[in-house]
Amino acid sequence: MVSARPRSVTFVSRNAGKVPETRETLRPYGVTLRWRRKEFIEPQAARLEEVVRAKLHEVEGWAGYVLVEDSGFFIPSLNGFPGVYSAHVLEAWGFTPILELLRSRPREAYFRTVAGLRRGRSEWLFVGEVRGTVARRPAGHGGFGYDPIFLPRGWKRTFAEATPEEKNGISHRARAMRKVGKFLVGRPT
Ligand code: ITT
Repeated sequence: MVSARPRSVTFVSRNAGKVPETRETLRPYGVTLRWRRKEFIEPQAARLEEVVRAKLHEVEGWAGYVLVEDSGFFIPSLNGFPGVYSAHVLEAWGFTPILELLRSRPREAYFRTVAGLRRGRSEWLFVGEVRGTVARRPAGHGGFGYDPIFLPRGWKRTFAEATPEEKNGISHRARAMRKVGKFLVGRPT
């Protein structure tokens, strides 16, 4: 597909579900992903971009290209909730409060990823989104997080019912990571 010189990138996250998706998306760009599992101290921030900047700050001084990302599940009829609180909300309460709140509200939702790449003192951000609706009940066992309740626009199955390749075809994360891949292909060193 894309001819590129091989590059190694360190991907830093506590979330094992993000790793194969990111690895597979970057592979055609000649990128070998090395995962460093790390629990970030995430700030209480209103925007994913702020969280990503804080993560990039935590990996200052690391060697080579270092990649982080922050993602969220946003529901416009709930003023963007759970958004930057997606992980906390799911860990504390599961899907129930969202499904209850949406009984009487529009079900549109989207995932958003902001990927952050650092090398030395330079840093770059890349954004990806996918739009759809919240399913009436969870379905499927693939993926992670909110995948069982997300129906991408035009699909009859949730992300959790899709194959990894199907999810990667259109997902927020893959869209952001393809931008990272293209950027790296264009870099001289
Ligand atoms: P990091 O260490 O990379 O921060 P995390 O799990 O805390 O891992 P985020 O803050 O970026 O990751 O993501 C918040 C939550 O959003 C995550 O725990 C999932 O519940 C949900 N999420 C993110 N990406 C998702 C995806 O592709 N499908 C379903 N849910 C997702």
